Amino acid sequence: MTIHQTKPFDGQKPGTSGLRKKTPVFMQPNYLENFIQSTFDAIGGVAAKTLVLGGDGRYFGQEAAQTILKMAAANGAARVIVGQGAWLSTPAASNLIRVRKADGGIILSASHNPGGPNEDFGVKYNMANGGPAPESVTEAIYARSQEITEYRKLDAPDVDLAALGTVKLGDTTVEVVDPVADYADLMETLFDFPAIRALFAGGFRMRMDSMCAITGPYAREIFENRLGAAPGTVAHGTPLPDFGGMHPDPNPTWAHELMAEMTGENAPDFGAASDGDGDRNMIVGRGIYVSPSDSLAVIAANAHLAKGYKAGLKGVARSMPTSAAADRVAAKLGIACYETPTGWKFFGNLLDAGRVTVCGEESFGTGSDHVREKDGVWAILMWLNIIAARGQGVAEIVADHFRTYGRNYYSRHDYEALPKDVANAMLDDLRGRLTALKGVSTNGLTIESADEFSYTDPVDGSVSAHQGFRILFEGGSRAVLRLSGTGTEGATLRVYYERYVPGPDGLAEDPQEALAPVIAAAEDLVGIRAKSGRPEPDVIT
Ligand code: VG1
Ligand code: CO
Repeated sequence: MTIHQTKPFDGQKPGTSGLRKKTPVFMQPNYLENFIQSTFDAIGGVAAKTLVLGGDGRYFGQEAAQTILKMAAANGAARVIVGQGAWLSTPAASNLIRVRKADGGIILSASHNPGGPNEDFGVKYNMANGGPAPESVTEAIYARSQEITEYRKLDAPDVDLAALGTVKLGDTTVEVVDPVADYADLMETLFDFPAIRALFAGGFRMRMDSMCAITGPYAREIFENRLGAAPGTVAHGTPLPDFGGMHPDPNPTWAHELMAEMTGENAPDFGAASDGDGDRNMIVGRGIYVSPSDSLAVIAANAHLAKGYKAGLKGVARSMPTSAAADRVAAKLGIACYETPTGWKFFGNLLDAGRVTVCGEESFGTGSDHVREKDGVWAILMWLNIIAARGQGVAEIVADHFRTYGRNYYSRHDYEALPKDVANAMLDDLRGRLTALKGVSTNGLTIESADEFSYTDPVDGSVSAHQGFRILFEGGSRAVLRLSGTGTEGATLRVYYERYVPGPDGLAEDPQEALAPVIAAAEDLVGIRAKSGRPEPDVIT
């Protein structure tokens, strides 16, 4: 019996990065099956196709992988390449799709959201280029999920995902592969491993916090085995279904153990952390935290020092809320700079068309054209390569960058799990007043323009509207507001603040203090705290 009758579930609408729900929602009978069948249907079926499958090791991932394998078999897939233990980091899955010339892939992750029986789960479909499905596809998946009446699933025993090798599931070949090897090999082609090895051999100390999530095996293989970092460099290096209770979001709030070590006595030279599925990164020096927007700019300015990028960059792209620090580098290099909506899927066309080499988001995401996802371990290796090539530490590199380009002070304030109607009312009110804001002055700042960001993809001409509110002040400061598309509870309001200081004075302020006028102006104009009833944001990055 392979055909099962079913009925649509509400709300199977992929957000910024796939479908994310509370784990018990995904564990309801037919819920995952409906979404997978809708995905298969929306991409024209999977008959005779090759898929990649894996995830970040979180709770329910193994069971979900077994279901998907049986569904792929019943839908006629030729081959499914699955990471051992159903493990694949998001960038490694993207790489595997590309190197194996697969037709697509399914990634089981809710990324930086906690995992466990009462936490979050997620499913994302990636295309043959290795990148997240574009909006046209995610909309087709959603539309299909609203009319689905049946799904196909083979009645067969589970596949042994612990054993490497090839087995048959019906007529489908299931190939269980080492999740790390291909990815680690790719990294060796991009970065100067002998120079980084020499750095570690000279006593350079690093702490990598994998936060009990998927990068542990990758980080151990690459940093400790291949690059000679001291054994034990990788902390929390074993992926656990509940991430050991950690919230695997690499920012100063959630990676507080790393922050304490890096600001304490005898701190290592370099610290880094990554998220649940391994596509985010945080970079920390001894006593200094690098904001993700600055990290992107430093990478853009120095990437030519790594062997995979020595020909220079074709262009850079950043999401709209990300600071303009990278724009200044692009201007100096004389290369193109693109501003896209939030979410890695919007970089795919630019990367495929060869318009950009490096991309980044303020949400701890950086990557390049080596895959079609952001890539935490890649960014960390890029920093190590830059440190080795320049013979300078993180603090010196960042200070030198600010002296050269000026500093875009930057911070994001998140108000989590607000009632949806409260958040929507706040933004609807702002939308209604946008055009009237021009010329208004408050807290010493005058509004130059205010709009709602809409993006026209320069490659395929597709338009994505309602991508966040921008309030631009004279002098280059700005506040951006948008609602999260990855949360699973209520509405999360993200407010992004930026202020540019050209230097040479004023380059070493505390960002919250440097941004205080912009924060106060936004409060006056939007009433964030007043309307939400929240005196403080939940998370500041
Ligand atoms: C957030 C970030 C966005 C990122 C997305 C997926 O989305 O802001 O920049 O691309 O997460 O990252 P949102 O809609 O919640 O702001 V991950 O590491 O969760 O795949
Ligand atoms: Co992630």
